[in-house]
Formats: sequence, C-alpha cells, structure tokens
Amino acid sequence: MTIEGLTFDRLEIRAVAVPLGRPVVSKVGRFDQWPLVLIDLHTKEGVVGQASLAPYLKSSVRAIAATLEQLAELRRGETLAPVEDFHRNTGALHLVGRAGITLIAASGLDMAAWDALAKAAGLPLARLLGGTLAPVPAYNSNGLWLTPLESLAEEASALVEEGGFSALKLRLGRPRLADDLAAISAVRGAVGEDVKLMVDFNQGLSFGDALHRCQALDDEGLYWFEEPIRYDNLAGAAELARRLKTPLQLGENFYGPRDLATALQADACRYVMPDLMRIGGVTGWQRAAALAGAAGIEMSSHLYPEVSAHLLRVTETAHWLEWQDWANPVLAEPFRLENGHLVIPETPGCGFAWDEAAVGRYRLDD
Ligand code: SMN
Ligand code: MG
Repeated sequence: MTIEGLTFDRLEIRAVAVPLGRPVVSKVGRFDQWPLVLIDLHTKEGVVGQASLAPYLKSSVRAIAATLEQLAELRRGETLAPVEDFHRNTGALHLVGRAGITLIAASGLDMAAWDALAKAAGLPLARLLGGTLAPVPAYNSNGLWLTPLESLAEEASALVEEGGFSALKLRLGRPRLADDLAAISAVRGAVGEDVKLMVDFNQGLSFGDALHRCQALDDEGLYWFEEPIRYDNLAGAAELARRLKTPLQLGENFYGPRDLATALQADACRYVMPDLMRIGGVTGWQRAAALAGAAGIEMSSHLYPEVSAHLLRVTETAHWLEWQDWANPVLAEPFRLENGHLVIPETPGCGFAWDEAAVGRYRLDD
C-alpha cells in the first residue's frame, strides 16, 4: 500500500467511560470514571486510523462527536493529508473560534490520520517521523491527588513500584500550606530523596496565594511547579517564574502552537508540556516542538501517553512523558513499562487497538 493512496471514507465515533483505578481528585474536578471519545477513521483502502480524545466531562462528548462528524463530512472522498487537513479543518470552524472544541476535534482527526498513514507505511509513527523506538522516560501521574494525607505514603510507594519509576507527580494546593508540606514529607518519607517530585496546582491559586505558597515550597527540592495560577494569566506566570527558583511548568492548556509561542515570548515558564488534544494533534505537536527546541525549552507531554511517546522520540528538547494508564481498560494490548520508561511496541501506527469487548462494556449511550 502506498501512503499517498489513502482516501477518507468515514468516521466511526464511540464514547466510553472507563473506570479509574484511583479517582482523580483535583482542583479541576473529581472524576471516578474517565470519558474517552474513540475515533476510527476508515479509509476507502481499508486502513483504519485510530485515536482517542479525553474530554474530562461526559457532558462534552456530544459536542465533540458532532464537531468531528461535521469535519468528516468535509473530508469524505479526499486524500488524507493531515498537515493540509489541519488548516482546512480549523479554518472551517473559525467562526466559532480557533480554540476549544474546534481544536479538540481537529486534533482528534489529525491523530487518527497520522495513525492511518503510519499503518499504511507499515511503520510505527516514531519511525515514519524519522525517529527510533527507544524507551521513553516517564513519570507516574496515576495518583497522589488531593486525597487524605494518610493515604499518600503508601500510594507513593505503590506508584514507584508500578513501573520502576524514578519520578512521580503530586497534586498540591491544599487549603493550608502546612498540609502541602505534610503531603511532600509523606511522599518523600516513602520514596526517598532520589525520586523526582513534580507538583501540580491545577490553576487552583490566586496570584498572591501562588507567590506565597510557591516561595514557601521553593526549597523543598521539587522538580517543577505546574500551573499554580489560571492558565491564561501569562503575565502572572512570568512574574512567578522570575521570583521562584523551582522551574515553572505550563502547557496542558495551550490551544495550538501559537499559545506556546506566546508563553515563551512572555517568559512565562521554564518548561512546557503540551496536550495532544489541545496543541493540534501530531501536526500541532511537531510545530510546538520546533518552537520549544529553538528556544531551548524542555518539552514534556500531558495525557495521551501512547501517542506522545512516539512524538517525544522526535522532539529536540524531549523531557518527560506523563504516564497515565487511564486508556488501558479499552486497549487490546496496553503499552509496557520498564525501569520507568514507556516501551513503544514495534507495531505500525501508534501501536494500539481497541479491546472491542471492553468498548462494548464501557460504552456511553449515543
Ligand atoms: C490533570 C490531568 C487530568 C485530570 C486532572 C488533572 C493534571 C495533569 O493537570 O497534569 O495530569
Ligand atoms: Mg497538570
């Protein structure tokens, strides 16, 4: 099969809500289940490109699916060309905005199209993009939410054990500084000084509280401070970045590579961590990676570990993969972890397929 030969036929969109091993308890909400929109992009040649979107909220599933359908209608019968399609898809929806659901739907289609191209080429995506499949350094982000302090030590040890991890993410921003300090000390006591601790405030603090809280935590040896304040307050982030020693991390809410450029121009952060659903899928990631690379800023991933792993292999300033096992319940063969690294399978495309029986079990009503 030649990769020029793929023709967009139709999209199959199914929504599931999978159980979470550890419920997400964070400043962006509490989630016991994790909704996923599964995209199967069928081509006339029989290759099927697959991707998923994680909209956090079940109530957003319908709007995303409707937008995907609308874009599919425009692409039907055309040759798959994700870079060109990305512009046409976002352009088709710009009257309702270039971010939000426009970009989420375009990102989903883009990831599915790249998966199809890589499958047609018979190559894992990282290879198609010019890289190799070496294991990708990951931190475990599967727990350490804003849950009772007493549970954190045992959970931290279990999280390290899950894949021989050398780095974990802990959520902070409890009402009292003393409780954030107690959370850090519980985790440190359990896993020791050598395990890196990324901490995430999930935009939960006002600027003044963030300055006070982060200054008080600045000598705790934390690896990064993630999103202390609202993601769109870049001037505030820049001020925090100037006044703190611990590197500031932003990026899961960048809508498109231009948001990353704007954050770098504002000196708003030391590190970046785009999310494939918002940065613009594979196409958007590669542009973001070029900007981060040119600026010498290290780039990590947010969610979507199976696809992000491929992209980190071709990212000049690749940093850390955020590992979450949340999609595992619907994957036929979940990716393996080895010594704190995610192992990319030697399979064409992104290397995953749906477990159809599980999809049936977790399916949300249409
Ligand atoms: C996060 C991700 C998904 C749900 C809640 C919180 C978090 C992260 O910001 O960086 O993992
Ligand atoms: Mg975060």
